[in-house]
Amino acid sequence: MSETTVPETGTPPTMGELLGDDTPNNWGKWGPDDEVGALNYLDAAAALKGAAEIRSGETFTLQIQMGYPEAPGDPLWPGREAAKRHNVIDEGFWDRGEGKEFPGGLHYADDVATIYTQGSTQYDALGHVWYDGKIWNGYDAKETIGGMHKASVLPIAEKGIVGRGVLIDMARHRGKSHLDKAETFDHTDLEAAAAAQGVTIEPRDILLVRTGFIPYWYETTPEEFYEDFCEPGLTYSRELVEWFQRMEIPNLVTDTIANEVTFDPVSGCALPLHCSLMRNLGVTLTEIAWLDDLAEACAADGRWTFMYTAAPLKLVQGTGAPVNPVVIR
Ligand code: UVW
Repeated sequence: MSETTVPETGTPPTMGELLGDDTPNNWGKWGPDDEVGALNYLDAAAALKGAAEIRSGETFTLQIQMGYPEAPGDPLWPGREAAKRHNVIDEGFWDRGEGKEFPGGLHYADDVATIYTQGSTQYDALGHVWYDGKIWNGYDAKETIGGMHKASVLPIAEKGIVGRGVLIDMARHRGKSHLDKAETFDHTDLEAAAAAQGVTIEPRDILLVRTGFIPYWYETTPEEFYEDFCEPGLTYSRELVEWFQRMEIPNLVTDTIANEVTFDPVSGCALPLHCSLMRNLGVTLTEIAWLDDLAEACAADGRWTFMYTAAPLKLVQGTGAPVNPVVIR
């Protein structure tokens, strides 16, 4: 797989220059030891609000299939590798007379997997990205060396994520099966799409945004998918960051690999929302979600809100961890 191709937009500013010293920031809001950021908004009242959205009891799982052995494999950020899983014990051991005998004749299968923790549907740890030597809550970026000693995925996994989710279907809103490469939208587009869907994005909603770009991965070839790689998605502006802060959005979930347009079309910077939303506001990012089945159901009966639940794996010092979120509507 090719490495990310950086577009030629002149010399981009540093992240600090782009965002500015007065960029919205939630460091310290939940104390000096906080590691879950805006997930603090998801309290017992938020869980009950989510549960109150359940009408039909239909459930949807949002993880893509992981470690798919055949072409095209799994959609990945360029440079990452797909999960490798192989059997270390199976019936072949007993066929060859190598299997251990247990009283009663028990046989079993075991396997081992090597995975990029960001290599499937996943939660990013709040310390997963940074600039200027500081991660979420002002912890020193050196806390990432050899393992995330601060702001790892573990506290997120220990807490779990439960609340009211709202799905904004940007692809449907724009009349497309999937957004084009590098196609952008912002908070005003989200609100316009919400209005067209007849739903309101409320404070503390878990925000799910469908672009159709992960489904596009399964429809096209890896060559075409990665050519001039620039995913569609939310695009940086100060107003958008202020909107996320004002709306107290705890968690952004998308069907793209990295939740935002890969390169900011104005500055050329890569992933400025990872920095302004995750590093600075503590908004948790969930990527590579499968949203098509949920979107179909929501479109069919016009209900775009539901109970969203998720808990990534409790990976100690992890920069992120796979997850299979469950939505109940
Ligand atoms: C990067 O941080 C590069 O991407 P992601 O958030 O998808 O893991």
